[in-house]
Amino acid sequence: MLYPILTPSRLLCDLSGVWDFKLDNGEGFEEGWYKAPLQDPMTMPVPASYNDIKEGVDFRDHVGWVFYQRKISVPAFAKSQRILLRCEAVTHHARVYLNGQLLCEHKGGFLPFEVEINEALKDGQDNLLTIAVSNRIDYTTLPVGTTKSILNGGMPQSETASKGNNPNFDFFNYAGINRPVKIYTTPKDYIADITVVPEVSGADAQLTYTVDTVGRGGCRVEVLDREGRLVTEAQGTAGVLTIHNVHLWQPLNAYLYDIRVTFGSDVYTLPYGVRTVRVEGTKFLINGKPFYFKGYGRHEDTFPNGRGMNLAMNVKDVSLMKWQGANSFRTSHYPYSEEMMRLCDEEGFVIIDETTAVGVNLSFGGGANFGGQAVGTFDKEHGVQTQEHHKEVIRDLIARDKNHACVVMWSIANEPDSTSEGAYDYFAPLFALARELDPQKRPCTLVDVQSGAAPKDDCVSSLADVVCLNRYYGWYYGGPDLKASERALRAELDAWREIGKPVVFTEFGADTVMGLHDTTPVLYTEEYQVDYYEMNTRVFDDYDFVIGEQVWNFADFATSQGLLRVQGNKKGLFTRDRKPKLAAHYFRRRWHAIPDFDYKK
Ligand code: GCB
Repeated sequence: MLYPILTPSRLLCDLSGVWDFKLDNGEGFEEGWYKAPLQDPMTMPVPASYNDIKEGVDFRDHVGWVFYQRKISVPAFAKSQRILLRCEAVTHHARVYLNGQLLCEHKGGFLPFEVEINEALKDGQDNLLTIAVSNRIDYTTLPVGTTKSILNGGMPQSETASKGNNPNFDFFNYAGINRPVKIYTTPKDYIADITVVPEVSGADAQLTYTVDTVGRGGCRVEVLDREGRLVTEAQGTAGVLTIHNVHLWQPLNAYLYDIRVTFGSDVYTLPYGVRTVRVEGTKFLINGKPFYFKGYGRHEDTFPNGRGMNLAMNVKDVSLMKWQGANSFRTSHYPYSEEMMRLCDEEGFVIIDETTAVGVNLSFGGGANFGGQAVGTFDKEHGVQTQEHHKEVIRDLIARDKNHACVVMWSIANEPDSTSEGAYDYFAPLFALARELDPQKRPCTLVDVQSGAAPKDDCVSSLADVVCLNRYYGWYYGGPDLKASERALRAELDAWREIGKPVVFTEFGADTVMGLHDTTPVLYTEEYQVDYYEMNTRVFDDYDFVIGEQVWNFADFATSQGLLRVQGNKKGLFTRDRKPKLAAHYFRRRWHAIPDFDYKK
């Protein structure tokens, strides 16, 4: 799926701004709120999550539908073109209406969808655009919602619990129109998609490309360097382009070519980095050299935007990450904005790209039950019913991100119940699908929950190309006894060695309240966070097959309320407003001393 841009043949209009807004009173659809201007609307910025924009717990924790509305009109000269309305992310469920007519419905809150609006647009007048959004999550959605809270031992904790809308995950269930809504045009005969796969041999690169088109026209593909000079070109909708003396895209040293495609009168330019990715033994090779992941699990989480796209913070975060000597992050726990992915291509940041599959684990919060009987996560009748939707998410994620140089691995899920009955049967087809769909055949992983199970009993060990471990030795497990925690961590790694795959720690961390200090490093102090990280990284350094460390988390972030959450999750190296804790300086020293390549000989 192509990101909408302005080109010599395509118009683009961003509908960001302040829209009308109203929480559903339970009868919004029956009363036809989408057919006429909303009565007594509030103001609401788009893009942004709505939750923190107005005051009061009832507003923030509203469960169900909300309505966004604005007027749009399109210049008459554009009517000869295809006119599309594109939503980059509406969280979690959207119904889009134009002049009261339902144009489309979309499930899933973190990936784009679009619809052609030519037929529904009225000539010469304003058109009423309404987007109804629901934040409901349950056993059929990704992320997964439950009837209990994972943060307070599984007790239903509030009215929202009785409505079955508790997140089965540890981040606030921000909702709304979280990313831009745009209108763009294409000619009637148009470029629908572009796929490019790189291969590098010696100083040269071969780019195998396919252009999906609709209608008739000749197709030309040109590759331009950063100075805009033509490097190579080809004719036809499929072929191979050869670049001599290729300038590779390298971690933290990005180089992007422009691939300009012309089909009939349509033109589209794709920024493109040439690099290769491969797993060999226990090494992760980028451009043929063993890479060491230094970085973070993150969240798209700022105040008051919630999960709403925040361009300034995206650019600031990349700057902070570079200041720290990091080279990578995981898009925990959902696909990030297309703007962030393009930024990472541009900045040379290495990304583990994750689906929305978080909470596929009913053993959290004391475990799920049905009529007093414990329920297995993958129980056919009472367990999660997400597999088909999970396939859709994988399809849409790969369709969106397949050409990004920054994406080096797909994460199929975060912390699913990978050791329970049915896990292998649930995940094997998903891995097969991702491997089939990804034209670049990147490695795939499952991010593994700390369960105490032996590696061989965990389907991660058979399915994943790289084993990604979330481990909390010295926090949830063994904290504050760092000596015992260290022994346990070493014992676990000794067992993973037998599996013979590369291991990346994708989460490890300790909650730390900025400003809490002590001479004795007790839990929650900045000193304990440093001691915790020193212990963990000392262990990682002793194992050659550990090929990366991504701390949990880059910054403090909002969660549901719970006794272990002090106005949110405080495991950040930075506070939510991006001030460094002591541990941020610790990692700055450590990571600047660790090379991006060949760290473990
Ligand atoms: C995890 C989850 C992450 C949580 C984290 C924590 O294992 O993957 O979403 O926020 O633990 O801090 O408990």
